[in-house]
Amino acid sequence: LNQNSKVIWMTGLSGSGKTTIAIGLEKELQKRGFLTQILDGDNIRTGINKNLGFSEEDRTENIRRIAEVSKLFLNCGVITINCFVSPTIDIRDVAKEIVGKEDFLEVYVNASYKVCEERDVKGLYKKARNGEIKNFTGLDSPFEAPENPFLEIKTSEMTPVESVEKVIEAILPRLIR
Ligand code: GGZ
Repeated sequence: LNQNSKVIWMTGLSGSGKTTIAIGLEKELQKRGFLTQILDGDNIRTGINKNLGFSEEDRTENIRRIAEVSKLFLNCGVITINCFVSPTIDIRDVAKEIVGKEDFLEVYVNASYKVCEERDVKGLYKKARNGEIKNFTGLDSPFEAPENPFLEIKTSEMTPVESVEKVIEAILPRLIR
């Protein structure tokens, strides 16, 4: 196999840009011959994790299962690009422990609550503010920024293309033995 596989674990608020970066990153990695799989709410919370909500307990179980799935991909040489809020240090520690810290590349996709609320691509911030959604990350559910991420991307200070370039630059040396 042409790769030293990894789990690229993106953490950040809803609307911070995780999925946008993941799609660009996947394209760049595939161009270079790597096998990839994006994992995000759209293919995980609708399927394997459809019985889970957004309580602390459910989020932890969500992340635990995702980490186990990522480990299976890792073992067959597929790079997973994971896009999950994964809001607390404890929750990301669970994931890191399962995947193995050598193979776990934590990318903090950093945009402030204010910026994400202004973007409000899915209208969730408005709903959260109106009380239609409970346990919303950053409002009535915590988000703890990573203290020592592999990489931090401030999406309000660069374009999506620049963000992808920065991630590729940091990650490529870790993929090629
Ligand atoms: C946070 C929520 C919530 C609440 C629904 N809090 O922008 P999105 O829509 O696509 O990303 C968010 C996604 C978060 O799911 P995760 O599996 O990433 O969360 S965790 O890692 O904490 O388990 C958002 C949507 O689901 N969403 N309700 N209350 N985000």
